[in-house]
Amino acid sequence: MRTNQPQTIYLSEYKVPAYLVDHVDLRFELFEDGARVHSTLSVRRNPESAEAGAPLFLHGDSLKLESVALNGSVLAAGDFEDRGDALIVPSVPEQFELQVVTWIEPQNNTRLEGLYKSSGMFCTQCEAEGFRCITFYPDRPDVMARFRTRIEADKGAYPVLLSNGNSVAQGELENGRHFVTWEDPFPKPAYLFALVAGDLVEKKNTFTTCSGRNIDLRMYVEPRNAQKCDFAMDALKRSMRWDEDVYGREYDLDIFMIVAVDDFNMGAMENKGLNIFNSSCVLASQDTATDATFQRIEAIVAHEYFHNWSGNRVTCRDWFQLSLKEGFTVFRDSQFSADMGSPTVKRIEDVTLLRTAQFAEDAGPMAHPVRPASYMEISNFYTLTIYEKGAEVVRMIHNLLGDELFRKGSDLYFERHDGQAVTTDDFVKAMEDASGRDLSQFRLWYEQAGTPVVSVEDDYDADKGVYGLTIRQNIPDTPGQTGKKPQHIPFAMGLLDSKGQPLPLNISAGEQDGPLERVLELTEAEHRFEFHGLAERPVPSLLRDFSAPVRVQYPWSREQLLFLMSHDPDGFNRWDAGQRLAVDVIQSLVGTPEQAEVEPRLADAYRKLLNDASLDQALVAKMLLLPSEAYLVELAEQADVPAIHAARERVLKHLAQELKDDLLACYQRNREQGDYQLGPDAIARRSLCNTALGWLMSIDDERARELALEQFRSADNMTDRLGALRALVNSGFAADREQALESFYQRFSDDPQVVELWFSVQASSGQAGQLPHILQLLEHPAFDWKNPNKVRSVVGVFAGQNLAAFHNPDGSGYQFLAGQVCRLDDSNPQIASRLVTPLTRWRKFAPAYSSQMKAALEGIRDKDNLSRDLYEVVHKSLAG
Ligand code: B3K
Ligand code: ZN
Repeated sequence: MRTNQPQTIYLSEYKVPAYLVDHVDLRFELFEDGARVHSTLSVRRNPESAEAGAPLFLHGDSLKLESVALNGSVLAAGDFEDRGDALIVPSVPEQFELQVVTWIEPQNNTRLEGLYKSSGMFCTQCEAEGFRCITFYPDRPDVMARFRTRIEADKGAYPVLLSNGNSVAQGELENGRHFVTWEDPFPKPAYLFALVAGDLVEKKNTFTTCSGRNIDLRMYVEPRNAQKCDFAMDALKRSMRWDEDVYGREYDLDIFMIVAVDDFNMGAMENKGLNIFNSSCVLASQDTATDATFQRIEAIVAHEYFHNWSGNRVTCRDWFQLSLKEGFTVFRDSQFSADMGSPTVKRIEDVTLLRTAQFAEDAGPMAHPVRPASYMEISNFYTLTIYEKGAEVVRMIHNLLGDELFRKGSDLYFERHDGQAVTTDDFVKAMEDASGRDLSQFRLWYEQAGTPVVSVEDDYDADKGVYGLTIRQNIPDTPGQTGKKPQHIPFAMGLLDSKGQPLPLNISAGEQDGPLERVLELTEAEHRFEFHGLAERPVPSLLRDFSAPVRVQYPWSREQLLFLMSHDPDGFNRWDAGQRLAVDVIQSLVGTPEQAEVEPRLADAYRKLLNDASLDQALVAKMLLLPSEAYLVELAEQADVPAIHAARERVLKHLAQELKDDLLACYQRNREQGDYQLGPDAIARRSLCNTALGWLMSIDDERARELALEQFRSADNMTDRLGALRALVNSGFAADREQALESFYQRFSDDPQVVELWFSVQASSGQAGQLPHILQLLEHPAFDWKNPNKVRSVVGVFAGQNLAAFHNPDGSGYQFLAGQVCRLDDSNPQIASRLVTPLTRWRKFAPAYSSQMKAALEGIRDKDNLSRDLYEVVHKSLAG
């Protein structure tokens, strides 16, 4: 083994900090060849710590220590130890001031953690453990301090100097330099610290809070992006109002700032009063952003803003509690998005992500509970399980308690823990205390990994008029966890008669007029429920609105699915019935000869959807999207991706062929007339048109080609332009594809966000995205290895979305990915560790594939100087 094994950190070994920091005074001297950071910490012994007389331990990473002083006296070399990853001062008084001066090199920081440069500006990313790359500090979230930050830099190059809180002083310095001092009145963990210095334009707005305070809202962007701020600013105001209305949460500082930076490892960061965003998650205009981008921006702006309470005012005790802030905040942003648009559509989108990607994570080598018990590198735990499953867990509490008690619980949580660093258990306790409900078994959702399988059997006794459901739950083993206990599962359901009417759910012989929907609470490994007074065998509608993050097994017949697709009063379940039917049809064709018949009722059902104008068009737009290859792979036992791809393509082409005229009519009917709108109806219409176009182009339909070319030329918005480009790129019209790609690039080559879309359309295309072309994209002048968005839009999209090309039977896709991951590991380990994910799922695939995927992983394992990030993921994936 070439790398030393990184240490594992355990939740069970948590200890309160030995020292607390009350105040931090920072002075940054920013230069082109580095930055000097002067830090003065006011430290005192923690009265709650058992470790009396413990040495002072401060984390550090990649720092050059210039000096240390204690209460003003410079410490001699023997009075402290600079270990590289820590600064240790063995003997300190009860209370003292520690002054530390460090030198760092932001201009050479390619990891994008700590202080670094992005397109000429200085910016920071400190969560989870980036602050230790700036100065020596007890870098753990349960150490909360008040920060005062003075930034000094050249005034010409960096006219804007920002940090958390309020600006309290500014002035000129010698040599054309200037300074600004910021003070944040709220104690915070170091991971919420932020600094920005650059030549940025300021966009201003204001918001009046529910108590009448005026908040100064500001966005800072590079001058070329000045026209792309309005949507995010409005989304911010909507979020602020919504958090007051729905959660009673008012903003607390007088100023709230958002900065857009191009080089960023993830979407955005909720630093107190100074949110920093990946440009692609905040900048938008009609010409450059798709509907999906607008929706994503709205959700992320809201998410980061909501963190001000769920995350900043009440933060995490340690990183095992990450879902305390992330799960809750994702739940809050999904409620917000549901309120801003269509709740059913939002639910469908969330569940699609959960079932495709989180279920896969839960079934893979990195499976972990919502509250993990151990980790090597915390950056690896910003996962779909922490975020999305964490949000589902909060959603279940909401469903069990109902709106009112849930709100009472969240009020109690915020009030009880304001200014504290707490645990997921404290959250559940507040919910229990406010509602009087016992959530002790429910807590297993936080402790046990894996997706519960809920299998349902039914029976009907015509003589008695009784319908029975036998429901069993089972939670599969995951690495390090076997023999799991049953969990508390809220299972929403209803029954329909043969005309599609909902039936009253009478659970005893005497009951009449029972409710039309019930939430069954599953707590045992097996339950039996009986429903009385039923004159015919009903059709069950199970797990309505996806009331729990589980896999439901029930032997649906195709008749039942077709019936539910058009009759289930639960919009989510209508969509889900359609998905299950399409999955069943595609699965039954995998590995069959080309001429095998495609279930004709599928086309009939889709024809009905296309032609019934009385249906909710937003829901129809979702129902027409076939299950993705990634989802089909997730459902497969030993996936043969090229075979799955071929079966899905056959179904798609069959539908396009059968429904040609209906698709054209749907296209024509929905083609936008008049001004561009961004409401749910207009979005649904564009989605319908682009789906219809994509289907027709998959069979190289000549009329569709003309429509696509026309739409591409005349589009007044990016959704339509990109929809047409995608249809052309995925068609067999090779000359049109080349021309369209070229003209699109010429038009938008100055706009990095659009160039990222341009890369990803190609990288995801079964037609255009074969490996030789991917290699060409990496040589394109607009590609940049140092920019995570570019890497994701080519390498990430190829391996994650272009499955048939990635799983080329010759193994070239795997070798390619392994090579890129190794290359990135030296510059940006967080990105490398994310990008390797598709290979870690090697056990999921048919032997011819899995053996080659494993070999590629072993190649990565043997690389020199593997980062801790990649070490953990690769070793865990190969283990067992
Ligand atoms: N809290 C940040 C994520 C930080 C990721 C650090 N590797 C963004 C968010 O979830 O809001
Ligand atoms: Zn978050």
